[in-house]
Amino acid sequence: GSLEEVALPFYFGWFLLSSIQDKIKCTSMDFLKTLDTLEAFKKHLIDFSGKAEEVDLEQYFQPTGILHCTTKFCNYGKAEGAKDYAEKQAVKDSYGSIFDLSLSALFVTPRTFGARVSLTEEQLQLWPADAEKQAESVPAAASLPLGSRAHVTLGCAEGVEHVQTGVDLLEILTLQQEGQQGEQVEEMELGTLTYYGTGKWLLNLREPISAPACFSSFYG
Ligand code: ACK
Repeated sequence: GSLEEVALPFYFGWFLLSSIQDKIKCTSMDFLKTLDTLEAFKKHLIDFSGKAEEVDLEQYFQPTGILHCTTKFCNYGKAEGAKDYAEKQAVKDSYGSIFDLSLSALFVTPRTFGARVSLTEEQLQLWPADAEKQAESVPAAASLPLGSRAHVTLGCAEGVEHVQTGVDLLEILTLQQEGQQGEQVEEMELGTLTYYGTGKWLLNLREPISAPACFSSFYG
């Protein structure tokens, strides 16, 4: 009946607990502040914003609300495979449980700012088999390992939709898979910063951030 039809959420995902949200917001803002001051970043500014003028990265990216890692975007049941996902045994069994997510890298593009999430085998049980394939603008992403798209959106440029963050991550990982080494520009306190061209920056964290998160859903 109609009640069942509206029972599917906007999306399923892991929602970071509030204590770690604050820590990540601090760490990520510090990173943006530092990136902004690097000569290497200034050198590639034109690739980043299309302008040679300086940008204030902390202003450039709009905050995104509650930090989470989307597993399945359901759009209240309108998205392909939403019902099947909601009915998966693993999803039902894990609903409401706390997981430990590993944030392994931060990335910045002219569109988005995000954290890469490296999923464990157990966490991959909750990952949709077609998540990477569904990014149609990055066809090569279909051959990336399952879970490659997993991320936490930390900010989006004005007018950019949140879905873009995962797409940007897939673009960077595709370049890596194609053998592009990128340009290692800086050893930062947090880790190694690499430039992949066209405004794409990736900071591999020396020590991944461990983030407790509740597997649940968002209705909005
Ligand atoms: O930052 P995100 O992962 O990107 O979290 C939000 C969340 O769902 C609510 O908008 C993500 N999202 C939106 N549309 C899609 C889509 N078509 N495929 C995958 N994730 C999506 C968005």
